[in-house]
Amino acid sequence: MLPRFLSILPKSKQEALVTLADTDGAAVVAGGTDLMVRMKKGESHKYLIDISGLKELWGANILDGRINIGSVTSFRALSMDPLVSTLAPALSQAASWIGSPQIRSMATIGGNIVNASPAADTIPPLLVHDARVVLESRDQVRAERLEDFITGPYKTAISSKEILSALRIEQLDGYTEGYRRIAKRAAWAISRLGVAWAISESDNTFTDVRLAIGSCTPAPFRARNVELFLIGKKREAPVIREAVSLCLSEIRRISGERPSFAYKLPVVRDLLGLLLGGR
Ligand SMILES: Cc1cc2nc3c(=O)[nH]c(=O)nc-3n(C[C@@H](O)[C@@H](O)[C@H](O)COP(=O)(O)OP(=O)(O)OC[C@H]3O[C@@H](n4cnc5c(N)ncnc54)[C@H](O)[C@@H]3O)c2cc1C
Repeated sequence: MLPRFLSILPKSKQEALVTLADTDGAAVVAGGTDLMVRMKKGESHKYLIDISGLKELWGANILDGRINIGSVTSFRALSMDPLVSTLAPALSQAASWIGSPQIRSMATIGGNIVNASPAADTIPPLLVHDARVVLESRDQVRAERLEDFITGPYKTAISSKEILSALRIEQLDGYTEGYRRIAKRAAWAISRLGVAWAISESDNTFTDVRLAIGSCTPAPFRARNVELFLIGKKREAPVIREAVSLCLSEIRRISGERPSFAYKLPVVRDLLGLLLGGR
């Protein structure tokens, strides 16, 4: 059973920020798809400030040359947004595969990030796009790199008086990009592995590579050693084999040996081989 709580429905972002600052025992709720599960297991809050209806925090546009995505944009809206599917197809693909139609209608991108699951599907594509999170409290606005914001499994640098209001992601002109995930089933299943990539090349040579991997390490990560190794190299089988081997070593370095690696690492190896080989 859910513990008792009072629901607060602010009419604006400013009202939400002031209420959060002034109310002890209040937490923010958006879609509730993580929070309600936690509250059923015993987490309790006296007040829930429901920000899901705030239009100021909804939708995608271009702001100062970056793609600006409101934090309460649902996965359904994100996967159907023409701006996102054109300029950040990896993110659009990730959003379209999350959970089930019901979950995609409720769950938000901001909640996915603040929850910071190692298996969160939006995080690898956002890392590839060098995402910044915008955090607002009553008294200040600050921006932080997503890579620094997530500090561990289910841990972020958000304070209890802040709202994640938006994500600002880099536009990647001239890249091919995508997201693939492996899960036990196509729907209602948490990713066992998620890989986002963006590659630019010229004359069969990698000019830039961005690679982010989820569900293998305490937090999704950018495989920067692999990226650096590949830049300036030909897209050839021995180069790709070496890059894949570097990636597997990096996963082991971050996570140590895990029982699941008997299954996961061969999947990472084969998937990366295909992606980097351009198939
Ligand atoms: C059946 C099921 C299947 C799922 N499948 C997947 C899947 O395939 N892939 C995947 O990645 N995830 C999956 N999820 C989890 C996914 O639904 C959530 O991570 C979701 O994105 C969280 O968003 P929300 O709006 O529901 O967050 P909520 O549950 O409302 O909030 C989650 C946490 O974030 C905080 N919060 C939320 N929004 C903000 C904000 N803007 N500012 C500050 N704090 C905030 C809340 O206080 C809370 O601590 C699944 C969940 C379920 C129940």
